[in-house]
Amino acid sequence: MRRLLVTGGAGFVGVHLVQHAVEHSDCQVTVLDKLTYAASPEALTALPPDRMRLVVGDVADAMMVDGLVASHDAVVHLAAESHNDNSLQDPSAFVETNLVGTFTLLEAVRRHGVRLHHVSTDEVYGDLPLDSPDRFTESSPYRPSSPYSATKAGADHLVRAWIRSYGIPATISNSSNNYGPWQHIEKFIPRQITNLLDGRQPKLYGNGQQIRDWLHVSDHASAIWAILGQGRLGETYLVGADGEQTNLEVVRTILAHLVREDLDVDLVADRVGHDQRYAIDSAKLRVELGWRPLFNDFEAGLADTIDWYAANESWWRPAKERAEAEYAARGQ
Ligand code: NAD
Ligand code: TDX
Repeated sequence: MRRLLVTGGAGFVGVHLVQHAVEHSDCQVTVLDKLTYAASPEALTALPPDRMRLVVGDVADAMMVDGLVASHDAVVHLAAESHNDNSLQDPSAFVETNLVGTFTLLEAVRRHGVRLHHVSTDEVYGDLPLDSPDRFTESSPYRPSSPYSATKAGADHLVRAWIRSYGIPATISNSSNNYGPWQHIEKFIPRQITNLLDGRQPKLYGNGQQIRDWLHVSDHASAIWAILGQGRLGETYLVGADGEQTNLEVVRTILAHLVREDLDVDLVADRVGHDQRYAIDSAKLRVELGWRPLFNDFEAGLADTIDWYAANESWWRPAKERAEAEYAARGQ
């Protein structure tokens, strides 16, 4: 593979995947990204210009996507609207990008026979009870809860239908929650870190007992790379690192790292339809492809992430007041 197209390559997961691709191969990467509020093109500027170029555009723009797909050997599809809370406020951009955008890309892939890897989320499977040992597997039924997860589920179904009906050479991965550098401060972990750095209280939805299965973003990137290179065509792989934590536990770990155990947490309005627990069984990816996460110690990965946000205030500061004002307007 010489020429790789990455949609959404200026987003949180995208910048780590592009960096991984440049470091682990000699391919040339084209990033197609609309540069929405969630993009961080500055995270790509350190890459050599002969290895990475940025094309600003919409994955739902059929003409542009057709031309780009035709001139590449493989595509990793990450472009999406990605925040559940935003999808509850206004789902329209989610339908447009996550569904119409994926459809647009699939049609170009079908015309040109190009290898596709579609990046999705464990949220397509809905949620698990807090008090059960169950975990999601590749055969769990689809049961999405929010407009965001419903559009991701719909996109997965489109990819599977294009595999079966048209024989496109594609794979799918469904990952658990990622954390690490360059994640937008609207998301849970960066929001709490930057609140504390700002002297605000951490904000927990409801009672803070919901569980997420945390995966370091660089481990997500290595998993996508392994599946793109060695995954069996037509297959789906779940990605996770056995990192289950309640939201309250995560906040307590951040407080401890910042030596702020004294500070209270603020219990705020719950998310409507809030998924209670996600948990991933990634045995297929580990056994078939030999993938292993490098960040097995969540507290150490979180400590690195906190230090990164403390050192990169100039990146997140411009977005902070507006994000907090939007949360405050919703009682969160
Ligand atoms: P993000 O919101 O940080 O980045 C999304 C990127 O897509 C941004 O750079 C944005 O500008 C771009 N984009 C949005 N609409 C576009 C459009 N119409 N055309 C072209 N580009 C567009 O999201 P992320 O966290 O990096 O997630 C990337 C992908 O990984 C998504 O598909 C998401 O569903 C999936 N995923 C993320 C996580 C996670 O925890 N972050 C977990 C599982 C799956
Ligand atoms: O301020 C907050 N307080 C809080 O308690 C925020 C922003 C969130 N939460 C809770 C809601 C969830 O239980 O924290 C948990 C994580 O919330 P998010 O960061 O919004 O992530 P989640 O909704 O779990 O979805 C994430 O993981 C799967 C990503 O945003 C998705 O893009 C990915 O598909």
